[in-house]
Parts: sequence; structure tokens; C-alpha cells
Amino acid sequence: QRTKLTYESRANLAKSAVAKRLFNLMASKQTNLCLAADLTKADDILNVADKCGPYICLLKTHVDIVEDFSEGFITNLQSLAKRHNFLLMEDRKFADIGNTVSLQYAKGIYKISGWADLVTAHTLPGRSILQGLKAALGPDASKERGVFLLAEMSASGNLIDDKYKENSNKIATEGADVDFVAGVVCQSSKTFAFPGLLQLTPGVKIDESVDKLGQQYQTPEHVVQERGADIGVVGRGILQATNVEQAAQTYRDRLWAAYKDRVAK
Ligand code: 5IU
Repeated sequence: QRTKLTYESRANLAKSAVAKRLFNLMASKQTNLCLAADLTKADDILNVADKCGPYICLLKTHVDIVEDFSEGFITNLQSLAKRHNFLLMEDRKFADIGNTVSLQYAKGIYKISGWADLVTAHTLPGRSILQGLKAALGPDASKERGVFLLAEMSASGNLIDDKYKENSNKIATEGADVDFVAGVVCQSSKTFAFPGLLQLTPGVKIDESVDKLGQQYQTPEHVVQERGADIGVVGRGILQATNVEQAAQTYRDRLWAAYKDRVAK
């Protein structure tokens, strides 16, 4: 069972070079916390990235909500990622035909493939989503880039059913492009079994609740121990805290303790 294995041991099973890097980073830095930096001003994102940097393995962006986007913002974000040792994920949720996602990944204002170690993508278009994204990269660059495929969502009433999950799992684990898949975004340990993939789980908050727009939250302990999360994604639980740095530390401590407990049992 993958949830019983340590991140170190799973690093050796990963087919994606970025997944291997992330597993090792998590083990050495002792953090399985991803910060969802959903803020609309570049400086605010850089500020939380600097404060929370020591406690996170991954910083997740929605770059299209940034009102004052510039190349300088990306340069600064990259230097914070380097200084604090975390990876960057653009939660773009690509979902179009191969040719279009290839353009969306590399071109336009954001040139995502140039800076995001990881991106998210829907499996709705089928395997061509991986081929399309890969096509945007040079032959060797795909070793430095990875994709998280969506197999489940935390939104109440979402349309994903068991068959869709099963087929998403197949895309993540079978075929020529599996070296490009770093993990799966989902809500349950039953969604996939392969220990070389990371389970990223959003919808994490210390006070279990919902928001007004369909988001459903679980506690750090619940997502790691009952639902199999390898990385817990926390946005507003940290961003709206009075002390952001302290909140990041608390989420890190609780997610990490839950993981240590999970592998010890
Ligand atoms: N996110 C989810 N649920 C999902 C997927 C992505 O919440 O199923 I896929 C994203 C949306 C947001 C972050 O960027 O994770 C969660 O933020 P809050 O912790 O503020 O709800």
C-alpha cells in the first residue's frame, strides 16, 4: 500500500524526474505542505512566498489572477523558490486539444513552461493532453517538468464519476508519457495505487467547513491519514490568518506529524 511507504522510498519508484525531486525535497525538508497563493497582487504573492517558504515543498499559483503580472514577478518568485527550496506549480488545469494546450503552456503572456516545475491538467481530452503539453518542451526539458492529472475535485456536486477516475488513473500510469506524470490531484487514496506518483489533495483547513462557493474542507490529519494525501494544499487557511507565517508552520507541523504517524503504523 503506497500510503505506508516513506517519501524517500517512493522517490526511487517515481518515473517522473520532478516527482523524484519533490519526494526527496519533502523528505529532507520535512514538509508535505503546498501553499495555494491565490492572491491578485504580485507583491502580495512574493511576500507570502517569502514568509511561508521555509515551511512548504510547493507553491501553487493561478497566474491568470495576478493583476500586475510581469517577467520580474516570475524572476523574483524563482529566486524565492531557490532560496527556500520549494517547487513551483501553476494550477492551470489545461483541458483542450493537444495543439492548443501546447500553445497555452509555452506561449502567451505567461510562458508557463518556462518557469513552472509542475502544472495541473484535466484528463477530459484523454492521453493527447500529455502529448500536447510535452510537445511544447524541448527533448530534454521534459525531464525538468511534470504534470499533475486531475482525477477528483473538492467542489461539491462535481461531475467526476468512478469510471472517469479509473480512466484518469490509466492515463497517469500506462503508456509512453508516464515519465511526464508526477502525480494525481484527488481526494481519496483509492483513486490510484502506484507509489511512484504523488497524491495532491486540496480542500484542507484546520476548522473543517465549506465556503459559500462549493469548496469542502477536511482537516490536515483527515486528508493525510484517511484520504491518502501526500501533499496537502492550503490556501485561505493560511492566507487569511492573522499571522501567515505562524499558520504555515502550524499546517506544516500537523500535515507532517500526520504523515509520520501514517508510515509508522
Ligand atoms: N483546488 C481545489 N480543489 C480541487 C482542485 C483545486 O480547491 O479539487 I483540482 C485549488 C483551488 C485553490 C486551492 O487554488 O486549491 C484551494 O484553496 P483554499 O484552501 O483557499 O480553498
